[in-house]
Amino acid sequence: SGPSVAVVGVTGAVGQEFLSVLSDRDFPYRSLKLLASKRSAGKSISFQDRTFTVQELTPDSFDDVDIALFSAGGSISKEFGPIAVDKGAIVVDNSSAFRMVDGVPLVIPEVNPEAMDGIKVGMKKGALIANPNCSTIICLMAATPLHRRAKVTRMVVSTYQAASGAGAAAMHELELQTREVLEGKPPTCNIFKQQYAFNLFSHNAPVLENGYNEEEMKMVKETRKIWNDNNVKVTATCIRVPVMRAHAESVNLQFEKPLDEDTAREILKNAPGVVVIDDRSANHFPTPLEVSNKDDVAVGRIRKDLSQEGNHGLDIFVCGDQVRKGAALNAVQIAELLL
Ligand code: 11C
Repeated sequence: SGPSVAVVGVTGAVGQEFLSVLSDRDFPYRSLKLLASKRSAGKSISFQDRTFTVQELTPDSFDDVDIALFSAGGSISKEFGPIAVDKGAIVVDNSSAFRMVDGVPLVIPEVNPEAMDGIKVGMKKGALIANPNCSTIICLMAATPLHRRAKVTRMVVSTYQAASGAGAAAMHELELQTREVLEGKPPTCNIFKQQYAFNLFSHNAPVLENGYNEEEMKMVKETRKIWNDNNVKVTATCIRVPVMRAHAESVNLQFEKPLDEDTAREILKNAPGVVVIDDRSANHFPTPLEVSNKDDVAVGRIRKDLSQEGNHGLDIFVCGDQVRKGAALNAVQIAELLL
């Protein structure tokens, strides 16, 4: 019993994580279709004591599919997402293709599940739901519980983003470059056009006319849509650091109502999907390694922003697994809400 599920882009970093998360959470399904490009079609994948053959993604792939989890890049989503919806599937799309389209819910289950109210398996028509950008998800997991209490009026984010955000090939390149540099060889620069190992650089997304890169503008626009608040002021600087699979973010928050740091810590301790790691005496705070392969987003360095009047500002530091809560886990949680 359960829905019939298709995973699109199953051979990618997020595609593989979809399978781990479906299994870890015992997601019920009556059938499972693993889809990828022609290049990967025919490969065998072992999953839950069975061997699946990867099938080529075609317009016919979605006959009898209830839920399609997409993570194969924006152009595949743009081409095949609407086809899947026409065939009656509910598409949970991990790309940026539809996030800002009016009428497409952009959902973090702990934050705004109401945005997908009424969308359920069995409603006899298809629908599209977008998974936010990983940096946005990780930031808002921590900022939203505080926003609910004291209303954020301005948020300043600086990110430290892992290789996984650029896919499995970038993770491989980081490992390869690290070896090459240690051996005194010139680093292979295929994915990023500069040395990544033992370095950091501004996020590789295209830089726009206004000087922000696309990753930064995603944080600005997606936050407004998810919080349903076009007035919240958001600015971001996104940086790629040589870390394998978890993003870190420094987040400065300005509030309409006062919120002291002890109350903020208590709110975060009780927030779903969040753990607080904030041990000042041991200088122990969240790290990307500590949250890797974990579901929860970790928050620490919770402190009053001295530059703001009264208790109207806080600084926090957030880490979350980019492949898991930043992508696959969030999408599977959305799928759970569809049942
Ligand atoms: C990164 N957030 O970490 C990016 C990758 O819009 O889904 C994912 C881009 C997106 O590099």
